[in-house]
Amino acid sequence: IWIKDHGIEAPKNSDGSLQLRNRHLSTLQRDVLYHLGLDTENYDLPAMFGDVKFVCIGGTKHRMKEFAKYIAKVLNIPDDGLPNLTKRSHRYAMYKVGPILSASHGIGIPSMTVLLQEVIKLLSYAKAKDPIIFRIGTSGGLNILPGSVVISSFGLNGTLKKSYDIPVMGKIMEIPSIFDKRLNQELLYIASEEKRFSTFSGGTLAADDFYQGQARLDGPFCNYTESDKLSFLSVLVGLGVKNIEMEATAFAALTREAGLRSADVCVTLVNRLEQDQVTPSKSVLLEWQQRPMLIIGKYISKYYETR
Ligand code: R2B
Ligand code: URA
Repeated sequence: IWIKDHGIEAPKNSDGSLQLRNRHLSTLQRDVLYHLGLDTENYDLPAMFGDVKFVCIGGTKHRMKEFAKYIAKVLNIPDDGLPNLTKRSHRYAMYKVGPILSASHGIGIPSMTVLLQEVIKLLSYAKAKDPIIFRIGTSGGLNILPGSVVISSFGLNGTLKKSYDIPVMGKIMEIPSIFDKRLNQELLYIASEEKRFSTFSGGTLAADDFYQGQARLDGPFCNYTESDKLSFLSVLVGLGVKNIEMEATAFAALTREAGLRSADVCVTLVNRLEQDQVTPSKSVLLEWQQRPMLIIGKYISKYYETR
């Protein structure tokens, strides 16, 4: 096991732009950000993305386009038809509204980290100043009313450790998965002004699967009993875990390692102590998915009001 923890003094350039720690990159003629369909030779990344201050990522293309539209309205920025900036790659969708970048990352850690690492390189090449990144997502809640929002204070992996563990050249590399405390508290304060739903700060289990990996009984396979499931969920509750999704550990770990402040804000779609299936109607689900956007939108608009 190889424990990697540079997070504390993650380097930044004096202008606030991200410093990439990989020396090999400087030997590249040009860097191809393959899944974004961009590169450092044919695109003027500082001109295109140098003004980015906030990045927001989330699972679906639809939700991230909705977020781009929403933030354009909040900041009173005319949207330019919102072209998908990654359309040459077809993998993800990315939209830009003024200083806000909104991108989809698909389901699960491997899909999310490919997008996230290329976004980190993009921000560094563009010389974006002190950027902040949010993930707006969905999740299963533990003992809280569906529709409530959770702002993650830490990510827990499938073996209940606070780290993102990834095999690298035959060995597991472990990176701590703790979120920025101050950003978490600022968002929680803003969310507490919202009276239509509750927001909690707590741990998030990042599972590598939606079914058995989240102790569901309704997958095609199930090798445990309902009481095994309930005792596992109560262990999670005892550890301070409030919700279960599929990205928190890697998102916390890689953003912290990059020196990029981050927060994971997820609405809960189901109380997992009561059921496994996600049963609310489509319109309720869409309304709930706006809740993390409301909190992030308010944070971003406050940021610009106070400058
Ligand atoms: C929440 O929802 C998705 C699975 O339905 C996954 O990306 C996650 O973290
Ligand atoms: N996303 C998850 O990963 N789990 C849930 O229960 C709901 C959404």
